[in-house]
Amino acid sequence: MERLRELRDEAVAAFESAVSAAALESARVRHLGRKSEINQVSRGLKDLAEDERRAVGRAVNELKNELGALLAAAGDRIARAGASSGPGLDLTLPGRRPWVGRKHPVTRTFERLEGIFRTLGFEVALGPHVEDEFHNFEALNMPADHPARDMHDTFYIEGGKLLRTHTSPVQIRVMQSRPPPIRIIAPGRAYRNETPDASHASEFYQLEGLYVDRDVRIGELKGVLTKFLHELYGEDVGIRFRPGFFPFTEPSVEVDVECRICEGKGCSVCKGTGWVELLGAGMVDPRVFQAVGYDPDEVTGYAFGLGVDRIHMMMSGVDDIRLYHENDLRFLRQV
Ligand code: FA5
Repeated sequence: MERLRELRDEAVAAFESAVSAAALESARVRHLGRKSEINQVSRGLKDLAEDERRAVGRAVNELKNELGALLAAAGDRIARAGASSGPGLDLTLPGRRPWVGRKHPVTRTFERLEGIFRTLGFEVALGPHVEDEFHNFEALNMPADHPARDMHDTFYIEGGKLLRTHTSPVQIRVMQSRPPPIRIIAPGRAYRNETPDASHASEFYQLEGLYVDRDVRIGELKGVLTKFLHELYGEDVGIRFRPGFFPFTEPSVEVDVECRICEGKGCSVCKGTGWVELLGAGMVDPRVFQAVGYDPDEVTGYAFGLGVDRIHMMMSGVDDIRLYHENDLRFLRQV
């Protein structure tokens, strides 16, 4: 009888502390199952003397009834707890982290560049991606037979139209639409039928700049671009102005920054040179002013065009431009 009381207390404690259906079931098997000690007592009744058998038999039956009721109550309690926290919800599982959406790295770079140029007094202008030969080439001093057109591997489409190969046609559209002074940047996509590699994509992003007024000098161009690159990469970045050629600027320069991926040592992005070409620039050619109806004796100006994907690559150490255009979330979540 003493042992029965102990078994009762153990079983009651086990049923009351069970927090899941599985835990309750194993408590039931241990305390009331076929191999449980209580059941062994039932089976041993036949070996007892008659008066003992009656007393112990009654006690075991009462105990089994009491524990059966407690077991059912514990089952109800667990079922209610489960229902109030939703079907099949396991509150002990670790949480799943929600991914927070954010802007594409190229969009963020555009916003950063626009911010810098706005503080320097530039306003944003936009133009069409489907262009005509006049705006993309002719007005930029590239007539039909001009060899510079070969450098712009062009996607032609029906009706004599083409996908703009650079953002420079926006310069033309803005100058056609209003008189100087003009101080604009034109952000957007450009398209070239090029074989993609680590630093070339067939769709990429440029940001064009144009400043036209009386007496604009090349020193101002150099000052603005140096200020811009220092804002972006820090004052200690290596910057190189090289003589260049563009039909629509004279003189022309190409501007390189020290490769930030290999710190100038040489890698696949800078093709072992330690420098990456980021932009082209120069003083607007008088023929461009003539094409838009400005008087080249009255006004001068400078223009520049920079590769926005490459700017981000140099800021973040991404070593392949193609990654920006594949929309692979594993990449986009990292940059
Ligand atoms: C031009 O496109 C000129 N319109 C830039 C310009 C504007 C010069 C105004 C003078 C005055 P270029 O072809 O070099 O120039 O391209 C300019 C920049 O765009 C390059 O320095 C590079 O950063 C980027 N770029 C050019 N081609 C690609 C490409 N296939 N993939 C990625 N970036 C490119």
